[in-house]
Amino acid sequence: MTFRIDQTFIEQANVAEISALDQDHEALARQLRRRGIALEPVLAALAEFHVALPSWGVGTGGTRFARFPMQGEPRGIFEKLDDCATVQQIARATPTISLHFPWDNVDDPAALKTYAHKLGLGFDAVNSNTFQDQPGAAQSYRFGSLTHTDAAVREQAIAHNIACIKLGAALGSKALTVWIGDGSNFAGQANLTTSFERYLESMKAIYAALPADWQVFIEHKLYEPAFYSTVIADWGSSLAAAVELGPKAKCLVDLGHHAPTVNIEQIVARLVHLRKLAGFHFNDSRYGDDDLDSGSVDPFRLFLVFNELVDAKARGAAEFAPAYMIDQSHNVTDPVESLITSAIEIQRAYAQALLVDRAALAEAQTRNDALGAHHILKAAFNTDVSPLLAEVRRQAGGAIAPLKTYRASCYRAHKARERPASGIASAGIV
Ligand code: PSV
Ligand code: MN
Repeated sequence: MTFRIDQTFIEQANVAEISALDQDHEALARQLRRRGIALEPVLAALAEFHVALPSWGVGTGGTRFARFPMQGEPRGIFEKLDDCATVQQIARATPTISLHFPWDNVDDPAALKTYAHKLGLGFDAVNSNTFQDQPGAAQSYRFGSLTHTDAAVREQAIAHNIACIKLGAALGSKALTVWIGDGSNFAGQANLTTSFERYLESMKAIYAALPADWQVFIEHKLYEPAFYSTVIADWGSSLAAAVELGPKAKCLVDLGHHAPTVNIEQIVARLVHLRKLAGFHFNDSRYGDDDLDSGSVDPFRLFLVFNELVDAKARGAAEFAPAYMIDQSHNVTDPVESLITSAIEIQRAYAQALLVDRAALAEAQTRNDALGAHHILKAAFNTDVSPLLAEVRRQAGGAIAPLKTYRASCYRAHKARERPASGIASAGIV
């Protein structure tokens, strides 16, 4: 028998929290009324906000040095779905899951789809993987995939992406995310121009295989695994490719894929303006692509990204429908706890951005009141929106006190019994 948290367990746990929540919520509502902010639209927008879970995020992550698996890890895609359903049950902000092929071995998409629907889950964008060799593959990606100098390798990588589209279509996904590790480790190793041209040629073949209602998300990353040059290193390369490919191609922003001081929110603003923002992979970072939990290092930056998104929506920006996904590596935590916390932190940044007094901000900007404008942003960022988030969760059937409730359920201990460890501690990357 698969252990699931009983819904009545969450409701009972909420009983102990409700009176404090009511008081805090009322106090915040009073404060917001005083500031001229209507609560209902904010609550409605938060209730609609969803962020997809990465299937690979429910397993313990690792680095190229080691991986320290925890007890009760999911052993296959069905168990990954179980864990994602638990995250959703507690936090109520993550009703979809993003698969990664062939990390997710899906033999029977129809059976998986039925299982997901039973759990109340749907499928978000699917991710291809041409940054690792697979057992039995005819060609190696050691020197690249979609941009490889050898046409046979490029063809294998194209065929894999097309297979991902087919699998995704059977599951109900509507987008393919393509991230490649292609690049070079030595100056002179690769021709910087022709490798990009080969990328475009390969991507055109993938683009041609997209169903009518599908999109392809191009994900850039400045370095790793290639350390001298990366073919799609930045949003400029990503944009150039998306423009050349056509309207179904857009640029995906992974927050960890930029140099440490890059102004990501400005990149977001540019992509919105150009109608090419695909969406996000959320995580936090301190040094590089650290894949730390969203909002754990720099919640202000996350808020500034959402500030651009709320601004874009308020302005009625054209073709603006970003896809939100978490892409993190949980190396030292219970991944379910990290995903619950991260989903809420992402929602928090959105809630804070919804509280920005946009008319006052525009006026301060027009008057060139630098500090006044900054204070307006900070007033929103400094608002403790926790009661709003808890109220939205409660109304959707989630936990008022998410971490406490999840821990009290002993979910992980149950899974540790149900899913005996394989004893294989492999090196891991995410
Ligand atoms: C690459 O670092 C990346 O951000 C891409 O999205 C990959 O698909 C994912 O991480 C794998 O963990
Ligand atoms: Mn990513």
